[in-house]
Amino acid sequence: MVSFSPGDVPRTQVMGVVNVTPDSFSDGGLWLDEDAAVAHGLELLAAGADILDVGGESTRPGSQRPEQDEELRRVVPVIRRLAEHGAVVSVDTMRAEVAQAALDVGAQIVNDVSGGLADPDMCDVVARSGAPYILMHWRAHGAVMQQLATYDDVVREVRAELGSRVEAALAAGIGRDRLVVDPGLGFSKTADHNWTLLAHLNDLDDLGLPMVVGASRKAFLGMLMADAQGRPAPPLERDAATGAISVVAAQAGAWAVRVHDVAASVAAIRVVERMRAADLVRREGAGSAAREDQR
Ligand code: PMM
Repeated sequence: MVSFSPGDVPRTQVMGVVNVTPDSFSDGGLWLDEDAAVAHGLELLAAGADILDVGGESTRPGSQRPEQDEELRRVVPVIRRLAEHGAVVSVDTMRAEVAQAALDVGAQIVNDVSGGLADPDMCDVVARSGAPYILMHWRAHGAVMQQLATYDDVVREVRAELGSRVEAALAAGIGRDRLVVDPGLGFSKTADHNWTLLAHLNDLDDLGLPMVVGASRKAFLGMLMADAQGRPAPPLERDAATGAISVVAAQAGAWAVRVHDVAASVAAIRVVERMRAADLVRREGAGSAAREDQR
């Protein structure tokens, strides 16, 4: 039964990534074993994750897709066990049948990096389930996606393409209050495109929908943190930069950040929340002082 509602969250959510894959760029192979994946999910929960995002297909540039049966074999038992522990689980899949199987064993959210483009049945499955649907900006599968990283104006085009996926989801019967969008950092995007999108998160706001930001450990952060010889920082050394982006995302009002290192983003979001509270107190103080003056 799906009970999770995107509109109910009090602050930016932290989605902890559980990749049950042999080949994800960031942590491929680490959690391929079922017990290791479940234990990792529980660690992320203990570190403060609000949602666990469980995926069985690597989407790295150049990657080959696993067969559907293999994807099911990877994610279904892990999702079942994490849901039994009480976790809010999102399934990271582009396949309708995988989404359905995940929902059947307790997943509450569908996270589709293709925004419904990869599988024509996806929107129907999501509509029937009533589950929240994270719909990401995407142009093609990993094997060819970076060939399509061409834009005249990346912000305008991502917003327009996301907008048409939103329309398709609505037309399939998914409630607007179930939809969450994601600019898809790194998917058919160069490092410059990613930075431009991050600098303009507010411009994507006019879709009027909650937004996920997924920057964690991506290649553009490796380039940002390159050493003196220009060698990119390896994925496990990109977490501090990821945490900094969680500050940016939370300040822009993101609904969630999707991260591998949960603790840093929990701290980042607490900082932003605490500053917001302080700002509010000062504004209210200024308001009541002004009222006093008028007496
Ligand atoms: N990135 C990856 C996988 N799934 N889902 C959403 N909604 N947004 C993302 O940016 C995103 C995603 C790729 O990263 P990984 O291989 O480290 O999981």
